[in-house]
Amino acid sequence: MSGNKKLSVIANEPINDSKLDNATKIILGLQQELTKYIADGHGPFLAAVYDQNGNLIAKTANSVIAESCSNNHAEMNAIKLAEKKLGTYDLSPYNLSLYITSEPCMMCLGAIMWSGIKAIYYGVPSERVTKITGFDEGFKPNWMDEFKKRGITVYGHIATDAGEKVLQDYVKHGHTVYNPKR
Ligand code: AZG
Ligand code: ZN
Repeated sequence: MSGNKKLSVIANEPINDSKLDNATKIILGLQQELTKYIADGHGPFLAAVYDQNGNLIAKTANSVIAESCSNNHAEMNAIKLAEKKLGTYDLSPYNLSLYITSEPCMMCLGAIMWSGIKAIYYGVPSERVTKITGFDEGFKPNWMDEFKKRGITVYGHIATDAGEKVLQDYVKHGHTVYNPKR
C-alpha cells in the first residue's frame, strides 16, 4: 500500500481477537487463491461462506464477464450456492459467516441482508477498490450501523496489503473493469 496510511481493522462490535485471527487466515487464503481465478477469466473478487464449526459451505469468484451477468458478483454467487446447497432461501438458522476479499458493493449489501447471513468479514474497503481499479461500488450510507441494527456482525479492512496487491495486478495485466457506459 505504498504512499497510503496503513488501514486499521474496523467492526460494528467490540473486536474479538479470535474471530479476527480466524478471518485474517481465511481472507489471506482467499487473496492467494483469487490470483488463479483471475487467470481463469474471473473478476478480482472471491467470497466464501462458512458455518460456525469452520465447515466451508460455498466458495465462488466474481463471474460477471465469464457468464455475461452483471449480478454475478462473488458474494451473490456464494449466497446463491449456499442457499442451493442447503435447500433454503433463509440461511439464518445456520449461523453462517461470509468472508470476502473486498468490501461488498451496494447490490451485495442488499443480498447479504436478505439472505440471513449472520456475519461478514471483508478485506479491501470500497474507496480503495475504486481508487485502484475504477470499479463503481455504489453508495452505502451508514451501512455498518444498519447491519448492526439487523443483527449482522461486520469486520472490515482485514489483510488489506495482500488484497490491494491482487487488485493492482488485475489492473496492471489489463483485465476488464466492467462498469456500464455512462
Ligand atoms: C465488486 N465488489 C465486490 N466486493 N465483489 C464483487 O464481485 C464485485 N464486482 N464489482 N465490485
Ligand atoms: Zn457486489
